This record gives sequence, C-alpha cells and structure tokens, in this order.
Amino acid sequence: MLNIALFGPPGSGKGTQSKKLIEKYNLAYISTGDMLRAEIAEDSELGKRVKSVMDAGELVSDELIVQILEKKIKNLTDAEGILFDGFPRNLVQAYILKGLLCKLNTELTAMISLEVPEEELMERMLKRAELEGRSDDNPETIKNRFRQYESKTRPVSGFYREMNRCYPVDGMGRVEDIFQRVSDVIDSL
Ligand code: B4P
Repeated sequence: MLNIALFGPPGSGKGTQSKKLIEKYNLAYISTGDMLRAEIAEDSELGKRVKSVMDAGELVSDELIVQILEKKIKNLTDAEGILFDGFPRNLVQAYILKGLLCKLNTELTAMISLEVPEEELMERMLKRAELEGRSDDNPETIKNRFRQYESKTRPVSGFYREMNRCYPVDGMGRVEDIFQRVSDVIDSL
C-alpha cells in the first residue's frame, strides 16, 4: 500500500494538493479537518464539542480525533493506499497513526512536508476568508494556529525524519508545479 501523510503549516495547500493526489494514485482520503467541519455542519454532539476549539485555532483533543478516525477507517474501500491530510498533528497522533496502520498490516510510506513561509500562508488564508468565509480564517485565529503548529505539530516532522520517511517539498508557486514536485517524490519511493 502507498500510505502518505501530507504535512505542513495551516494554509500550506494540503487540502488543495490532496484532491489531485487521491485521483492520480487512487488513494482513500482521510482529512481530519474536513471530517471535523462535516461534524460541525451536521450539528452533531461531536460537532458541538469541537466548534469553539477550532474557532480559537486550537487543536482538537486526541480522544475526539481517534473517535472520528475509527468511524472512517471502518469504511475504507479497496483503494491502493491512504492519504492522510492534516493528521498526525502532534506526537501522540503520530503514534496513533502507527498503531492504526499496524492494525491494517501496513505502515506509513512517506510524510511529505509542504514548505511555505508564514507571510504567504497568512495571505492565502485571508484570501480564502473572502471566498469561503471559514470561521477560523481570521488574523487572530490564524496567528494562534501558527503558534499551535510551531509548538505541537512541527516536532512531528522530526519524528519521521529520524525514520528517514520525511520528504520536504517547496510549496511555493503554481498549484500544478507543486503537484508535479509532490508526484516526483511519490514516484521515487
Ligand atoms: P485543516 O482543515 O487541516 O486546514 P489547514 O491546515 O488550514 O489548511 P490546508 O493546508 O489544507 O490548506 P488549503 O489547501 O485549504 O485544519 C483546520 C483546523 O482543524 C485546525 O486548526 C484544527 O483546529 C482542526 N484539526 C484538523 N486536524 C486535526 C488533528 N489531526 N488534530 C487536532 N485538530 C485538528 O489551502 C489554503 C488556501 O490556499 C486555499 O484557499 C487554497 O485555495 C490556497 N492555495 C493552495 N495552494 C496554493 C498555491 N500554490 N498558491 C496560492 N494559493 C494556494
């Protein structure tokens, strides 16, 4: 199986690249962000619990992330692998992912990290705020999302670097060019 974790700071293009990658490589798609937003849209019990956390730019608790992941994993089709978008987001989640893939008799093939400077990230998310009105795309929340990323999420890349599974990719430029760079990494695995 080809199991990829797409990694990077908020607004780095994980969602954008994921949509193209799942099609090209026939991968099942697990986006914890999309799954959480779907729970909020449904106004489910879980959605009610996570809304204020996400609106503040904090990370949702690992316990709730495990709950939504387990729901999803049960419904995996016969894809050729799994693309994880925005997960794992801290070291505990990196171990959760390891256990989860182990249960499926497989492991993570690569963690691909989209590298984008903070000024560009802010610009992208403020532009998205105008187009989509996502409630966590405002300057205050974005700054907190950056802080959360630096303190909790960035260390995850070190975890995979030590296992020689971390592949940084320049996330600046045209979506198509970035997609080509990511595809080149996957084709070389
Ligand atoms: P996510 O949904 O993962 O969102 P993200 O990090 O903000 O965005 P992404 O990197 O996917 O950016 P996108 O492609 O959309 O997380 C949201 C929140 O959910 C978190 O803050 C947290 O609260 C919670 N959460 C999610 N997973 C969690 C977990 N595992 N544990 C705990 N909490 C969790 O791109 C951004 C914008 O840039 C778009 O408008 C796009 O059109 C544009 N763009 C993309 N590529 C571009 C390019 N090359 N040039 C110009 N613009 C580009």
